[in-house]
Amino acid sequence: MTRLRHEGDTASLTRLVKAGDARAVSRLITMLENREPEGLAVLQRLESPTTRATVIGMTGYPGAGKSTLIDHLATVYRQQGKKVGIIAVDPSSPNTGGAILGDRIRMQDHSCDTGVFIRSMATRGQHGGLASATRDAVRVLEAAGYDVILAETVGVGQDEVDVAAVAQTVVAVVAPGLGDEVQAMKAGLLEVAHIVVVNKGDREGADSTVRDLKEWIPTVIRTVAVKGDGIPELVEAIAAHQRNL
Ligand SMILES: Nc1nc2c(ncn2[C@@H]2O[C@H](COP(=O)(O)OP(=O)(O)O)[C@@H](O)[C@H]2O)c(=O)[nH]1
Ligand SMILES: [Mg+2]
Repeated sequence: MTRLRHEGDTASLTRLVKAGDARAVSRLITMLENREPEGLAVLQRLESPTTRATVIGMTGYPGAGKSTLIDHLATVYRQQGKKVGIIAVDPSSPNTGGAILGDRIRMQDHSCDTGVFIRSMATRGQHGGLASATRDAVRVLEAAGYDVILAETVGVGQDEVDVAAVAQTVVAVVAPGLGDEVQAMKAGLLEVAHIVVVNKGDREGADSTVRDLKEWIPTVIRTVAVKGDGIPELVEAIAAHQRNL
C-alpha cells in the first residue's frame, strides 16, 4: 500500500513539474537539495525535454552587480515572451543568510510574474551537495518549460559550483577599481568566461579596466546596471555566443 501511494506521488509530482507548476518545481528542487530518494525518482522520470533551455551563468565577486544585471536580463527575456528561471547559488550563505534575502527583495519586480521562477540555493552543510543540486535544479526548470535559466554564482573558476558545467554561456561580472583582484582573476576569466561585463561603468577606473581586459578577452561589455546602460549590448553578446554554439 505504502509503496503504491509513493508511486502515485512520484507520478503526480512528475506530471505537475512537466506542466510547469511552480509549487511542484519548488518542492522537487527542495527534495533534490536534501537528496531525498523520491526526488531522485521524479528526476529520473523527467525525460530530456525536446528543446533545451538557454542556460546562462553569471559569476563574479559579491557586490559586482550580478543580481542587478540578472534582474534586467529577466525583464528583457520576459519581453521576448520567454519563461525565465533564476537560480542564485551562494555557497557561503547559511540558509537564513541576508544576501539571499537581499536578492529576493531586489528581484521583487518579478515576484508577481508567473513567467519568472526565482530560487536561492545555499549549502546545507553537505559536502559537494550544492554543485549537483544546482545541476538538478537546472534539469527540473528545463523540464518545467523554462526557456532561459540564469544561474548566479560567486567566484570564478575554482568555485565549489563549476558554473561552466551547467551553463552554455558564462558571463563574468567585474567592477572597476578592483586592481589586483582583476589581475588575479584574469587567468580564471579566460578559462571560463565567454563574455566579461565591467559593471559599475559609472565608477572611476571603468575605462582602464575595460581597456585592460580587452587585451585578454574578445567580448568585454561595459554596463551601468543600476541605470540599465549596456543591457541591450549584453543581451546581443549572449545571443551571439548562443548562435555560435
Ligand atoms: N554605482 C553603481 N552601483 C551598482 C551598479 N550595479 C549594481 N550596483 C549596486 O551594487 C550593489 C551590489 O549589487 P548586486 O547586484 O547585489 O551585486 P551581486 O552581489 O554581484 O549580486 C547594489 O547596492 C547595487 O545597487 C552600477 O552599475 N553602478
Ligand atoms: Mg547577488
